[in-house]
Amino acid sequence: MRKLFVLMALLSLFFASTAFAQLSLLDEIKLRGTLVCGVNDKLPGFGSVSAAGEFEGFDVDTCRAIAAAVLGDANAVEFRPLSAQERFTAVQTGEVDVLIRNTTWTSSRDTSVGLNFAPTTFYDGQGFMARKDSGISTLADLEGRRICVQSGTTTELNLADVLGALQISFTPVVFENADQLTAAYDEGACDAWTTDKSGLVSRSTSLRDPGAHQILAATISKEPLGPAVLDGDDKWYDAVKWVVFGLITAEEFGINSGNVESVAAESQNPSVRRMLGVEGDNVEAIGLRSDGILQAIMQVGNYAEIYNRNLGPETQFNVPRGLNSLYTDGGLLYAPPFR
Ligand SMILES: N[C@@H](CCC(=O)N[C@@H](CS)C(=O)NCC(=O)O)C(=O)O
Repeated sequence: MRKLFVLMALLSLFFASTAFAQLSLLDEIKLRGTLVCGVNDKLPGFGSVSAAGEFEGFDVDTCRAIAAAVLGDANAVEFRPLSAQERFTAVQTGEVDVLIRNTTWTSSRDTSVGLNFAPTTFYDGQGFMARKDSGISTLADLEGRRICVQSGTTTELNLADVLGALQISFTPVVFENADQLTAAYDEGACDAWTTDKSGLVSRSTSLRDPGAHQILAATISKEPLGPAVLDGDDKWYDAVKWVVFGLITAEEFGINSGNVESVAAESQNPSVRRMLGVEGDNVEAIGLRSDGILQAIMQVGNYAEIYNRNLGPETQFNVPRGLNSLYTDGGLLYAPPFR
């Protein structure tokens, strides 16, 4: 009797787990035919809307690469602009399939908030901006000053932690929205403004006279930014993770949107052939189309192409690659093998 009970319990666990596995977002997205991606619409270079009404930016292109790899179409994306406050609820409730919105990977977001973070796509750190004529050039100069900061961010927490530990007293001026914050700073409502350094570069373009401001040399935190999905759906998590690895690997092997098709046809390198879906079933086993990584590279580009298009020397931002270089160039980008 007891044995029978155990057997039945095991069987129901088995069926429950297979039923659960079938509910992966990956399958749902394939059935739906579009990817719903939570993005920023106020961060030029990362996520914003062009004059023609198109979403564009580094994070936006990562969404497009995932859509190309899963659905074969980089345009099969529905973009949902989310504020810092809204973004985690949007993942928790299933409003978005993936969040790619300059979001820092932290332990609490990875655990209690219920997210899973794909590999970091942009290694950043928190900095400060102040007017060149403000007399502020070091953290110590912030003593007694008013600092603009956005709520619902790691920025707000780091500011209190780091300046508190340095015993620098300051007045936080808190905003929920980046547009209001930048306007207030521009009008002199704060002596300095703090966020991710990439955010400072991006948002400074909307200041009346960007040349009158400077970013302080100090970096007060680590801000690894990358895609996040809901915890507990490994299949979907793996798919997102390996698209990012594919973009990085493509740069490493010199495979880009212009040559990916000829590389797929001609390369004798087994690991390149596996990644591009010409040999083995590695990419299908991830749950992507067999040519999914090839499609992502062909339609959106490798990591360097995506970086340069949105943040590189030809753009108004010209953000040096720095930590976001390949490991072979002294950076932190390192993808495990497709094998
Ligand atoms: N990386 C930080 C900060 C993210 C963040 O929301 N930054 C602000 C300032 S650059 C932003 O993107 N604001 C845009 C908005 O409010 O729509 C985090 O994950 O908490």
